[in-house]
Amino acid sequence: MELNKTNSGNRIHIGFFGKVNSGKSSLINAFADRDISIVSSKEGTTTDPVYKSMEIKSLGPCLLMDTPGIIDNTELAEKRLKRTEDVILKTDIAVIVISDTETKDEKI
Ligand SMILES: Nc1nc2c(ncn2[C@@H]2O[C@H](COP(=O)(O)OP(=O)(O)O)[C@@H](O)[C@H]2O)c(=O)[nH]1
Ligand SMILES: [Mg+2]
Repeated sequence: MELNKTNSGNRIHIGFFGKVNSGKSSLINAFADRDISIVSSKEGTTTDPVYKSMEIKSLGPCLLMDTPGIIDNTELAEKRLKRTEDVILKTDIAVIVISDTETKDEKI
């Protein structure tokens, strides 16, 4: 089976979670070494989950999943939270992104 033809259901699902503006999209872009997801200082820029298939040498076929953010003060907060919860259900490996300047709300 060719790796780039692997169905997304058979890939290891890696989700990036954390507060809005914690750097989730920046980290996923750095990890994948390309602009998968829009980075902005404006809260709530990632409105829908962003998916990117890639092969990680030691893991094989993976699906990177960027999320809107767990805590969100923007208008569509509830809908975004629901989308993020949907991604959690698909996640095999969760990457929790925490900004070093804002740790008081994080429950580890
Ligand atoms: N100082 C600093 N700023 C960062 C870092 N990572 C991201 N940012 C900035 O934080 C803001 C939010 O980043 P973004 O990746 O869009 O966060 P997201 O909402 O969690 O996806 C942007 O202005 C980024 O340039 C970091 O490691 N250090
Ligand atoms: Mg984002």
